[in-house]
Amino acid sequence: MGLTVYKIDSSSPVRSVFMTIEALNIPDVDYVNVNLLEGEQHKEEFTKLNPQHTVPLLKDDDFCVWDSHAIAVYLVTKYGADDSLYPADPKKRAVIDQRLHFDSGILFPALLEAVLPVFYKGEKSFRPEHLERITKGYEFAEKFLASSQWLAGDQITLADICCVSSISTMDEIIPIDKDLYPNLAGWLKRCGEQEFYKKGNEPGLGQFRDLEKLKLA
Ligand SMILES: N[C@@H](CCC(=O)N[C@@H](CS)C(=O)NCC(=O)O)C(=O)O
Repeated sequence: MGLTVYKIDSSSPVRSVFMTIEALNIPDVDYVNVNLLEGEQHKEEFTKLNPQHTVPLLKDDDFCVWDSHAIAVYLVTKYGADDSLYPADPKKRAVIDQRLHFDSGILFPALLEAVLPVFYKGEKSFRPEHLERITKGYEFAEKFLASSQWLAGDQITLADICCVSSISTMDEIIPIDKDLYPNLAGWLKRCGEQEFYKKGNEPGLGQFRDLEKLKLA
């Protein structure tokens, strides 16, 4: 019993959960691989837990929650030593929530749309219209970072953790040009210096990179 994360390491939302676990120093988490390329998420034993058949899925004893953003908030609220990653202050929290919805509604769908034809349909290049949506995501994020070091103010929050999993993956598709997006490039570098990023994002991002190379070859 305890915490179990159902996952595939190359998935960006899964990496948001890994990073949250690292940032909170939560010990003793069990991990279960779900091989999406083999369609394992559609097996009954998994859809009984998550009818939406997505990873990440978190099981906390008998309680199940899915969607990386919901999981990250749950982990901070239940297991955080304090609320610094998701402050209770209404205005601070509203900005973080906006960024989480930005990831959920803009960044991740743009990433998924770009990746699916290459990873699952044998296409050998990313489609220009999909690349445009990634660039649009960069433009928005660049503006969010115009007056602060982190995406929701002066301290690292779940906004950074959840958006960096998508943006670091997008960076593997369209490298972020630091002349065009200086704020974003600086932020990505700062994120890369964090322990939670090194442990929670880098290994799976490396797997994404290898898979991308293989699929585009
Ligand atoms: N908004 C969700 C997205 C989850 C998602 O779409 N995960 C993908 C992997 S990156 C998945 O499990 N796809 C399998 C499927 O939809 O069948 C989150 O943040 O957790």
